[in-house]
Amino acid sequence: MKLSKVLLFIVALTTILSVIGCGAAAPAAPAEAPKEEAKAEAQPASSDKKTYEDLVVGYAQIGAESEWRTANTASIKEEAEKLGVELKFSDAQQKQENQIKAIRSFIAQQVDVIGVSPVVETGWETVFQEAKDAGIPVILVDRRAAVPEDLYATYLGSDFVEEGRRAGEAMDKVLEGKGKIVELVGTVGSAPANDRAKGFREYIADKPDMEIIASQSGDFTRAKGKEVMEAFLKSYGKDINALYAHNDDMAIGAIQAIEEYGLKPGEDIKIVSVDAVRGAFEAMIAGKLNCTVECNPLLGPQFYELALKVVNGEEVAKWVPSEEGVYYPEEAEALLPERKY
Ligand code: GYE
Repeated sequence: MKLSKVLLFIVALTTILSVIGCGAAAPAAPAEAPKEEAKAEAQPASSDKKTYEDLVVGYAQIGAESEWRTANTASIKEEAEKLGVELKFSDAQQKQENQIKAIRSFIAQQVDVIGVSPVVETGWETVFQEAKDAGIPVILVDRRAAVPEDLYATYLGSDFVEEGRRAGEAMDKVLEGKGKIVELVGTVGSAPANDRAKGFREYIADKPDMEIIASQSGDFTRAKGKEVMEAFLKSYGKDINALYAHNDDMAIGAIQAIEEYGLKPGEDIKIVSVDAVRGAFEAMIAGKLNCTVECNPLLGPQFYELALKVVNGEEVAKWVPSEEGVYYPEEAEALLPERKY
């Protein structure tokens, strides 16, 4: 009897509720509502993804030591402007301590991601760890740092060892396998200086008639390149058959020194350098430079693409290499108008 009373009560209640418009659908509504809420919560996770306009980037640049660097800086700045990225840019005037200070200030400002071209390879662990602890990813641009892989998100830049090998091969062609070479090294302890020296030596290792007779740093600048070339000429004079310069700017400085010494650059002293900036094409057209191996400075577009991916937690390769060529005087005139830097 009791059970039938309860059933009767339920039936009556349901009828009343359906009459006042809170019928069968009513109980369903609250049950579905949380689902909607859950969906609504899940949605922002995907629309939470940052866009270029949301991105705040700190960039610790090395300085303005070369034509290459000027083109590189322009690429980083112009692309930020184009994409609407907020860029905090710092020029360290080729000093590691200034780059470290800049990175610390980016951490304090809680930027989304930090880009850095490490002036030298060593000495970055502490500050990169600080960025990691603050949850800010670090992207190495142009130059590598000798740190464990978990301290940076990715490296975007060239294969400097390969550039060195290509320079060795070009020198072999230009010298026809025989000659005494002086070397203008880049910034001491920098990845491109270390690796361009290594690759070149690797290539000439089995060329017994190609010999490096002197090697000194010109710090990647024209002024230093000229100064060191003057010293080489003073010590070795006409014994020098060729110059290998780790960048075009040092080669261009050296060309001046060679001319002032009374020799013909490109003829009396053959010259191979790296970067392939406009100045190198002009020197090739003038017959003063024999080859330039390309190192691409226009890294802006790839950098921000990577930065956005990294910030949004997407997978990126640990090394994203840039594509590069090798150029000789014969093609310089035709290619010069297309050179963007
Ligand atoms: O070759 C040189 C510049 O890191 C690849 O730095 C860069 C080098 C470039 O100053 O010209």
